[in-house]
Amino acid sequence: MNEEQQLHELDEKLRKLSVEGLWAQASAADLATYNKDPHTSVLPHVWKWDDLYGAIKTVGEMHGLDGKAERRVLRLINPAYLKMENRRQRTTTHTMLMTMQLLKPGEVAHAHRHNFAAFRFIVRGGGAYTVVEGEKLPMEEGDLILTPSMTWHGHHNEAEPIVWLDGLDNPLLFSLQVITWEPFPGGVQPVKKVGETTAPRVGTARPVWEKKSYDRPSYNLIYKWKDTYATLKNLSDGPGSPFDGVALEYVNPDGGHTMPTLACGIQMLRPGEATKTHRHNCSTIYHAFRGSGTTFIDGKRFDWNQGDCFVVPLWSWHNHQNRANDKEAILFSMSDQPVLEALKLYREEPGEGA
Ligand code: 1HN
Repeated sequence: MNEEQQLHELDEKLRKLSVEGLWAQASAADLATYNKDPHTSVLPHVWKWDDLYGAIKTVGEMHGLDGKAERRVLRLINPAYLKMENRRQRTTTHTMLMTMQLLKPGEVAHAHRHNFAAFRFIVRGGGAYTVVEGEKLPMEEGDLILTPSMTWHGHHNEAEPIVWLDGLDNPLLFSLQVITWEPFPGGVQPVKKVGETTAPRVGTARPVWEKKSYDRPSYNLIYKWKDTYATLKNLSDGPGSPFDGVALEYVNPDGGHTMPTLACGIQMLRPGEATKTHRHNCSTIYHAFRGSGTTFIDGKRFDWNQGDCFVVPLWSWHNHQNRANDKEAILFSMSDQPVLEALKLYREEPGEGA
């Protein structure tokens, strides 16, 4: 037996012991993984508004789903993961899922809770409301509503059709194998009486008669567009961030990230503004809430228009440009930066000349 045969035999023997030598089968994927730069399977991609909105409208016309599909939800699947056999792995990035949801007038999405964190960003329509932990939160275009881990939430609509984007960290929790989910007993959670509710009426202020940590969640559950836009405008004559323009993060009351696993952001690119290039090892999913622009990702051009969603994979060089010279562009975004930071793994780098 020559040495190669001996080694082969050893490999076979080890396998029977559920053991493997580090020398065995160095695949192309291994080589890509063990590199001085991080390697991701996430691909950059743009989902066009017309495609998404057209599809969700069709879903709304499917009467076979009436009263059956509790949540009319379209998942945005990264092209890299379209062929994954397990639905749980058909996600937008490896850690995050973005979905588009339609709630028609008269519909109720019954309450449930789960340990994955989620949010809604309202993109079309209004007049509906989400109940989070008994708090009735009105939904209007541009509002951000959080449903942090383990908060009960259900959606109600007695007005016009409404479409929002959901952002979730369940791919991360799936890979940690810790996902839990449960329906609210009886389906609809009681809404607190007007005198008891606070989130929609006081924003980030705390009524002094509340005992901070017991009477309300320690999260700010709703960020109204009117306030968000006013802050963007207030800062729009300053320098902003070289990489992101007038960029804000939705912070929780203690000033930390939006939620422990997800950061939500909103940024204004002023007319004609082009940002400098950088990269970081968190991934970002964007939604072009207003305006049109171009994002260059690793040298490739990705044009976006109002309503489009797109992914910037981790560690890819990127910069943004507002294509209009007379109109602002506004990007909503979600990223997994808090996870990388919590694990002390976060890295970012400016591009050449930045
Ligand atoms: C979910 O619970 C909602 O509560 C929306 O509205 C989208 C996507 C995957 C898993 C759970 C919701 C979801 C979801």
